[in-house]
Amino acid sequence: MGYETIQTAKEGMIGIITLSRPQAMNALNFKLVSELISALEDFEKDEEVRCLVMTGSERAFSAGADIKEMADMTAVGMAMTNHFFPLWDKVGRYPKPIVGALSGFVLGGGLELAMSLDVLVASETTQFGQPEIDIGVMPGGGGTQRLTRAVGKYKAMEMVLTGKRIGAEEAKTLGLVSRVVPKESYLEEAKRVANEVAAKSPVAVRLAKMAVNKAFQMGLTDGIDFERELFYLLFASEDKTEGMRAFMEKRRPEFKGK
Ligand code: CO8
Repeated sequence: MGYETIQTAKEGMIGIITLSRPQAMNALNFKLVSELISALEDFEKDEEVRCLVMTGSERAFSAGADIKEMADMTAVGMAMTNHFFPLWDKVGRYPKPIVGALSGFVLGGGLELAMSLDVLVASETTQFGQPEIDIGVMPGGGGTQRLTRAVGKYKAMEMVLTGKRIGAEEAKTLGLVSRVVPKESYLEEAKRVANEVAAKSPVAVRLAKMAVNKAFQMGLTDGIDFERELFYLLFASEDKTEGMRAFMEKRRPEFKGK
């Protein structure tokens, strides 16, 4: 254990991972993603753990990839020397079921992380969005593919192109989360669901998860590869530099389409 950016706990048959960078709204920097994968791998080996819960804080599950860490990255750096994405992809291929306990901001890479999980329980306060467009990039962690599959082309397109957020009830109506509960009980409700799953046959659960994901993955890999190339390409644009700088300087960006 001894993690800096997450906390882990075990409660009977469930493993709990809490994202914990409160100063940065649980933004997903390399350290956090590395620690997250390390904790997932430990829980994978632990035969007592049959289901996981992943959560953040009441204020934010996660506000997305760490913009401050990405701001100076180049396209070649992202594509060739950054070890982020090979780690990132492990979440979507994780064999044990993971229940997301969501609250507050679930944005950008935070929403992409949530959509890599298996059952989503949301507090009534949760806000979902893909705001990458506001900083001159686009979703790069699977969002254009998973969100579109979850909510359909037109709502996904609106969210991805405008960066506009949606609330928990709308997310439930769209099928993005399976249940919305009062803010006092989202974590308890997620644990309840996790315990329910943990009580089933681990083999059946594992194969059922694989089967459901198979339906979801048809054509997905090509889509994500395509998305990834465009995401890298955006790191060569001036608008990316401007968008991220403006965020950090707390001013409106001046995009030039270059
Ligand atoms: N990265 C780095 N720092 C962040 C981030 C972030 N994504 N989000 C918030 N923070 C920091 C702020 O800079 C601030 O730090 P400081 O106090 O040092 O200035 C602190 O968290 C608190 O944030 P705010 O003061 O902005 O709090 P507000 O309540 O006013 O606003 C918001 C909260 C709405 C969440 C706002 O912070 C915001 O808009 N954040 C950015 C959201 C965003 O654009 N997310 C997308 C990031 S890009 C992305 O996810 C690409 C994914 C690529 C794939 C990789 C998979 C991981």
